[in-house]
Amino acid sequence: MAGNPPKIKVSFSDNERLQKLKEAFHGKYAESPLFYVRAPGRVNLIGEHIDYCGYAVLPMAIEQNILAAVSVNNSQAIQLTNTDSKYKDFSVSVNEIIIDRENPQWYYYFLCGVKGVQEQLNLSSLAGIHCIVDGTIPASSGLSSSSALVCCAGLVTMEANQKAISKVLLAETCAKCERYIGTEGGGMDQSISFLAEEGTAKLIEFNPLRATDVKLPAGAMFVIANSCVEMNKAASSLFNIRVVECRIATKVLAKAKGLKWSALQKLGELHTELKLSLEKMLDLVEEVLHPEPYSREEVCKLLEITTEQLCNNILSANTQHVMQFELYQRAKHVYSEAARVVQFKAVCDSSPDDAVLQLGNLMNQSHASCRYLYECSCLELDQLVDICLKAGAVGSRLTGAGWGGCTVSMVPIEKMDSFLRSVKEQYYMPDARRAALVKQSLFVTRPGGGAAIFTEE
Ligand code: ADP
Ligand code: NG1
Repeated sequence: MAGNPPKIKVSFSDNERLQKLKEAFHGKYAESPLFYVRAPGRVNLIGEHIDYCGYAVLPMAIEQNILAAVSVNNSQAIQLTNTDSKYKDFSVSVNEIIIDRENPQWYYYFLCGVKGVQEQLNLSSLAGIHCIVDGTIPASSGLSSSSALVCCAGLVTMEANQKAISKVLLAETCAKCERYIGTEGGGMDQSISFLAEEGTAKLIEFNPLRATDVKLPAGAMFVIANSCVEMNKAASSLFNIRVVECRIATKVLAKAKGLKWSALQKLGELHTELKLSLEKMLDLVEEVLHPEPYSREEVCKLLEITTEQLCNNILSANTQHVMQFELYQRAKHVYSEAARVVQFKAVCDSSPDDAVLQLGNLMNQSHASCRYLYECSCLELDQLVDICLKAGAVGSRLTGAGWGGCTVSMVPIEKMDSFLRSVKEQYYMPDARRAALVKQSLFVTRPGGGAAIFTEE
């Protein structure tokens, strides 16, 4: 796990995608790329919406990734193009990098990675680059296409400027700089994109960031199914509303326990401060919070602050309009989901005879909690989860931020063929748009490797 991202020599002769990318690069810039960078997307097996509360999560990298071909020059310009024509060409001087969070275009994610690495390395200027980007991760589907793009751009910037940064520091840098786009994520996606290793899922823990191998049971495999509902996080405030609700819940609980609440931001920090078990944190939620939504007035009264203080110090830029906060539901989800991650890892480690069943149950509980307490599911995701369970999955849940995007299901190997057939028939074929997307939307996935730099052999 330790060390810098690998630099690999690759033969292009049996790799059609790389050959095509090299040709496209030549067609666009009339030169050959100097190097290539790849950063994978991920599927989160369990631990949803808890990374930004400070809790461990359990993802694995997927085969789908963002790939970039790059050459370096003295132009002082970053010139970007994309193999998918829906992502328009873009060029900017290295001295004028601005990220417009009101208008989250694809190249701003790239610039997040550039800016993050520039700041991390304290570089007064940057090398100019020609770059072409090619992605295979379905966008806005909970498989972290945005973070893979940010991580790819961070690694491109590091290599183009002939610097070296460790994988852990790159992950932390990219987690921080992706927030320039406005979404206050927790760091799971960037961490697994850099720290993943082929053949193993990872427990990702924060503060300090570390990744531990998790051996998945041999008798089952994981299947991703895309609901075909897209949800662009940066273009909506849903994600940040949840972040803010967790922040307010932290403060209200802390104040009720007589702690200095203003410095506490995360439910996990409160947990550490109180030195209680997760079960006891759940009891505290029951004791202190009520299930009815909290109005702004009630929050202000409880914390003894003014509305201005709430707006300026606690709410984020895109949650200034929010009038009600569901504190009980969000806190209950976070503490129970954090406990499920611990249990999931323990089952994988001890590998009992009924491991698959136990893991499946935890995944199902996780989905129910996302659906009813965190309210980050949607009709199509719930339908798809039901279809997957009826088709033979032992566990099925939404993965990633939710409100659309993908499910991940754990399927016993002997049921795989009938499972795939049945999900295809029931979710995809009855709808022409979904049917057209079924090939890239329903697939078995195995733990893939992390981000890497490579050159042609
Ligand atoms: P995700 O859950 O996939 O991370 P987001 O909504 O956070 O979804 O981010 C999706 C955005 O990432 C897209 O709107 C686009 O701007 C960018 N993106 C994803 N894939 C690509 C790609 N192949 N090329 C360029 N930009 C991409
Ligand atoms: P995706 O699925 O990539 O939108 C988001 C956050 C994660 C995590 C999950 C929910 C970003 C970049 N990613 O992931 O940190 O909070 O939601 O578990 O904000």
